[in-house]
Amino acid sequence: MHNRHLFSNALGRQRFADELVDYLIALGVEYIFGMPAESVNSLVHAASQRSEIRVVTTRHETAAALMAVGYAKASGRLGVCFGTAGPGATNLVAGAYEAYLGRVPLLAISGQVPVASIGREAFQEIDSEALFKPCTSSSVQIQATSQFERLARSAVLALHESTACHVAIPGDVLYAPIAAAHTGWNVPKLPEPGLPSKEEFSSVAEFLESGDLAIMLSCADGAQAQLAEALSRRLCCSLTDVRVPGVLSAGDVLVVGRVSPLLKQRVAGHANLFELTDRRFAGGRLPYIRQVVCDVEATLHKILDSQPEPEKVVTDTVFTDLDDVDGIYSMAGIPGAALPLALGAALAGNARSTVVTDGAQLGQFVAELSTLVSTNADVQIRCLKGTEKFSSTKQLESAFGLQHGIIAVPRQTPSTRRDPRPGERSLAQHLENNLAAPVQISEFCASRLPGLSTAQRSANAQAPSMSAAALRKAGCPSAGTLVATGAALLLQLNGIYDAALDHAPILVVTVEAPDWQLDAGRLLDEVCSASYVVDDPATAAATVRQACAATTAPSSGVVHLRVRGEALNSQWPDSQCAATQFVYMRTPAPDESAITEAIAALRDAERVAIVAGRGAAGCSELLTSLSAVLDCKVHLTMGGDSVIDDPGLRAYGRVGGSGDLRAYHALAKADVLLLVGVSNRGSAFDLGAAGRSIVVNTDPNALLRLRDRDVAVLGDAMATLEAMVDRLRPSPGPEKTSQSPRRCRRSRWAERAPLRASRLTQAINEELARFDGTSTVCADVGVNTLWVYRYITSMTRSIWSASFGTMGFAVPAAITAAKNTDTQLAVAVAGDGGTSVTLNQIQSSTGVAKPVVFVVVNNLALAAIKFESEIMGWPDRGSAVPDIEFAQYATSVGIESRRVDTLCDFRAAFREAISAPRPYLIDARCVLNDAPVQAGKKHWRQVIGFFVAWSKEGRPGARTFGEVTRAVIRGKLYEKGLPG
Ligand SMILES: Cc1ncc(C[n+]2csc(CCOP(=O)(O)OP(=O)(O)O)c2C)c(N)n1
Ligand SMILES: [Mg+2]
Repeated sequence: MHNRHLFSNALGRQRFADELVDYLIALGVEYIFGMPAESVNSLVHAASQRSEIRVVTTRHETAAALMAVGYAKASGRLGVCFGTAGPGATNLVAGAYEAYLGRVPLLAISGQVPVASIGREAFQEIDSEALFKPCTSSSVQIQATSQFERLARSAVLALHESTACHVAIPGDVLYAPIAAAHTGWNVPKLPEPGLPSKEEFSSVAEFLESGDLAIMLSCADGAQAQLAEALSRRLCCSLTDVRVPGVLSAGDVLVVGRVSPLLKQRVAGHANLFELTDRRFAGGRLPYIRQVVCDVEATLHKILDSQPEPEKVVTDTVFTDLDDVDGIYSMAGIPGAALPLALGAALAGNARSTVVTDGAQLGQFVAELSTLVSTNADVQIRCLKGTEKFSSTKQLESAFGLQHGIIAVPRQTPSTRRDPRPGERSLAQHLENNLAAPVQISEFCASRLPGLSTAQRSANAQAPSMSAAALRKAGCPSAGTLVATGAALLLQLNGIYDAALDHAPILVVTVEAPDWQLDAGRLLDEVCSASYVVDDPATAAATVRQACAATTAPSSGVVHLRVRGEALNSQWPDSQCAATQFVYMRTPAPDESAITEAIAALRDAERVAIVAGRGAAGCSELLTSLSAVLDCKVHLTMGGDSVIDDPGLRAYGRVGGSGDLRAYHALAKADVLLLVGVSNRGSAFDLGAAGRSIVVNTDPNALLRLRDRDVAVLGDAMATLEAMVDRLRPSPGPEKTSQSPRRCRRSRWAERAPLRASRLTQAINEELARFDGTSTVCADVGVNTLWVYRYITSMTRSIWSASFGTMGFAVPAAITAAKNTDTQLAVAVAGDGGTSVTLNQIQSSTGVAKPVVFVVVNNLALAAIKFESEIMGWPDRGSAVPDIEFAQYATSVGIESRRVDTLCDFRAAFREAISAPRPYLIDARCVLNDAPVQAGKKHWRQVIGFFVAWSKEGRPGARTFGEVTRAVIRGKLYEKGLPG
């Protein structure tokens, strides 16, 4: 991010983020939960300046949102969570939906790309305003500091109606100084409902005389539920909860609690609803309801004619993931929600929270055990005996440094098994026949659809869509993911958006049972290019075939296949009709005059550089020939990394600020730059070219930013390259590309010194070059990714979350590549920051008979975020993360592992890991201040930012300065071929 307001920030002028924090404090907010990141760093910085509010840094934004829900439930205050633009926002949606259904006051704040980049396909840009709409009462985007009122309105709506609201705020608005005219907003006081008026009371009494009465609990708390139960006994009427599926048949329904959007479905067609509630709710849109806003508990007491409200006794609150255990559980049915909900509730300070869960669900947010340790919240965990995924609780406790143990408890009632419905088998079979790889499913959904035996399972509920996207990026012609609940779909958003933004379309199958709540069509509208519905067994087979065929289209969207639950009640007859053959219009043929102009420019050029992006897929040979003909190098973008087959040719360096210094210089010196299939999103990586550009792309938008002197070739990369190779002068002979990795000249000292991510990635590159077989490298997001991008080139294939940049991608990608592709070795490089998916998903690699290596670059921090904060001039506040013993955790789930602290040990561990066909985790302890400065470009504002931030930190800042300077010099030396 460019620090436009460096000086006003350095002088401490009030920013939009400060105003936001002031307003939250005025509303009584004590905690905000989230994951710091570039676009929301100013919010973290502003909050960390104030003693009235505390930032709780979590390992995953869904967990952050659930903690905010737990906190709001227990405290009655506004819950606030935040996440960055793109992947952070998509991760918040499930928690927002939980608050929306549970009528809990929640404000979800997501970052957004800078205002000037909105609508320009920026890195991580999505329309989060639209995405949150089906899951919240209000979702808005702010475009300027003058729009503070939008934010205030959302916060007030969330608190006063007790519902979920979302606000997207571009990072540059958040950190911009705010004019005095836009500060100081009033905070409307929350009304304190008392007893109903006489008239209201008599109308309730009259309603209760109905002969066809039922009582419905809707988001009622424990005391309200007990009183309602007593009332139902007294009136001899039935009592039910809004979460119980099915339509209620009674004619008159007394609703106790807060109207959940779920209620509409439960009482479809009923006209006689009477609601006793403490919060008005306009978002329910139930015109036939009579509503009395009152102190529900006191009112029920009065109805029951008993004593006035007894003193509140504070007891343990039980949060549970199990249907058969009494307690508070997720309204949206989010697997594993009990732990983050309980953690948030415990921070509200009322009482101890107890979690009752099983091994599979505890695993979903297991990384938050480290948040439990860092916040010291009073949470006790009870896990069903026999369901633990870890070999011993002791090992798990010591991996996270837990004080309270995890208690194993026996199951109270025997678990019920579901029998597969006949249609499930048909669906499984047709997906198997029509998709090129097994459809991906989470264990959680698989237990609901036992007939889906051909699906490939993931321990983590977020992983299946990431695995499907990774398969498409690995060259698989089609891949898909399947979900059985709305919550499971929300948890898959990151993989779905990743697939869409990286043009790797996948099939998303939603099996929608009759009580399915979420409007899946509306939710996926933004990312879908086609949608199919299966509602009739007779035509089901043909529809599935059609949808699977549609995913092979070179479109940018995912394909949505909606299977209505009824269609699974009987077997599907085999349909004879074949799927429509999709005849893809060959991408536009390049214009002859444009090609001629491009060739003339290339002929005249003294120095040409080629950059290939994802759109050059399939052109490896042509690019190799062209580079020989023009005697120039081919450089790659992150998305185009697998476009070139020859690792030697690939080693010329990746482009962009995150890329290699040599690539930067090659681009800067070139008088003609040929960009083939490079998307706009690549602009996030700041191509440093100064010369004339020739852009070959099928997407007209990629040509929008060209200048007069540039040449635009709208059309197919392959046809264009063929024409170019054909017509350009023949070369004296192709240049030999070096197969060997960079020179390895390490001093003994370097081998024994503390480990650095930069060195570790160089070592991986060297070992992969020696590896005798095909290899795949998958990377997560963080500083470690930049080193991977710069230094690891000798693998056969790489898989990244390039345009969406979601954390948690590497491990599912590596496991699925090992399981479903011909790669002989899969390596995942992940950070220690966003480890929610990483920790949970490694379990799914057990039994894979190939070397699968998980390298955790463990620097005890969100290092990328630390540097992003410092370049803005703000001392680092929220980036440190608690220590997790990853190796111990891996051992506890049955995966071989090692912790290493030096390069020499890392090398030995890596060699051991790739020598045998099994999964292996390396916890690589790396120094923190190993900063990859942008290749070539000098952003003086960023450098000043660093100095401002470090000077504010005093002595630690001086140490950081020394370490970063040394790292930069070392990096530059290495890039120039000298021993770094
Ligand atoms: C789901 C998601 N949340 C947040 C981010 C923003 N983000 C990018 S890098 C990063 C920190 C990475 O920390 P770590 O994994 O420890 O890697 P390091 O930078 O320390 O190498 C964050 C939070 C993201 N890309 N994806
Ligand atoms: Mg880290």
